[in-house]
Amino acid sequence: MRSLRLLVCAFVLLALYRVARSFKYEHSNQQLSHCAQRSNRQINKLKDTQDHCSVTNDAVSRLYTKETFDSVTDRSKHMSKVDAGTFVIGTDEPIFFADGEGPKRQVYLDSFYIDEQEVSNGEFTAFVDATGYRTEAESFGDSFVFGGLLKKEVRSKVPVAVAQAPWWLQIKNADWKHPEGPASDLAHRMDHPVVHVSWNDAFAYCAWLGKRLPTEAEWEVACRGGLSDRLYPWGNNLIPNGRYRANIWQGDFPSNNTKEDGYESTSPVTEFPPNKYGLRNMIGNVWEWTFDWWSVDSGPSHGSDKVKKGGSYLCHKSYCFRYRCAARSQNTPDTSSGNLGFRCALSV
Ligand SMILES: [Ca+2]
Ligand SMILES: [Ca+2]
Repeated sequence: MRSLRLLVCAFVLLALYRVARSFKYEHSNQQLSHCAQRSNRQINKLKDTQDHCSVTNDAVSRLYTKETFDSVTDRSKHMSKVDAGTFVIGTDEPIFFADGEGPKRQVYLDSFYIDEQEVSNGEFTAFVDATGYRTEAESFGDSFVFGGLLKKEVRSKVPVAVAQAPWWLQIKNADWKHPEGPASDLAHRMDHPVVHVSWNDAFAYCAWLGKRLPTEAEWEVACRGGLSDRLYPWGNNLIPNGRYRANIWQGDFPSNNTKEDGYESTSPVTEFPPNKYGLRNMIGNVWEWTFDWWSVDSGPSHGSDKVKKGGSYLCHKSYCFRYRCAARSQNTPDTSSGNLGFRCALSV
């Protein structure tokens, strides 16, 4: 009887802890959302220094799940620092007008750090090993996989879930450890970007390290690498000197991937040259979650979708010319797929 009472007590405490924790997440989310709102799309011209928004580490510091944290200096290892300043984001020559790529506008950003590389499977494994974290795809029991990566016999048995994009298949038990479903694993892919992680999963990972997701404006400024009004992180020529600088799709989408850049699916996060800020794969390889809610005109403090940036190994100019710094797209925060990952940011 006594052990039963103890068990009930433990369940009650666990439930209370989860309620308190979800409140903390929501509260901190609201704080950062407000900040993202102001620092992203609502400042068309600079007024005064009061008008810019600071994203501090304080909001996420309450979410830390590690016992102790290194100093910001130590935490910023393998991150690049972008010094505070006024930057131009967006474009006056949008490819996808409806996405809200324009207009070109000025933003002021405080100094921030951003990961040099996309978060890898190895890094996400360390997080899961330390915390027992369970991703949303694992809880839902499925995730979206590009059909071309599946064997024909598997592909033919799965009904099409998205009529407008029949190449996306909802595969049972596909998750970050099983990128193409239960028969797949991470062998030889520990240095590839983690995929099948939702925005909520990405947020939790960054918070665990005392970091946060970059705002869309921070991400785009980082992507541009100090260059002004260029399509890609290195300039306007997609293949300078005939050498690929990003992992996208060559050939005819979705039937024929000629892999001229060397990769059919994800590539190691260390692959391809960095931009002038020392950042790799800002475009291509995997889409990257940003902190912001999606909107095409003003930055809302709430919404249904989160902004993702950079395009992926599935992007081809014929249908998804979104491997550009100004390009953007969106998904609900619980979405996961085999071409969507993230990197973290940190306030200075
Ligand atoms: Ca490729
Ligand atoms: Ca990327």
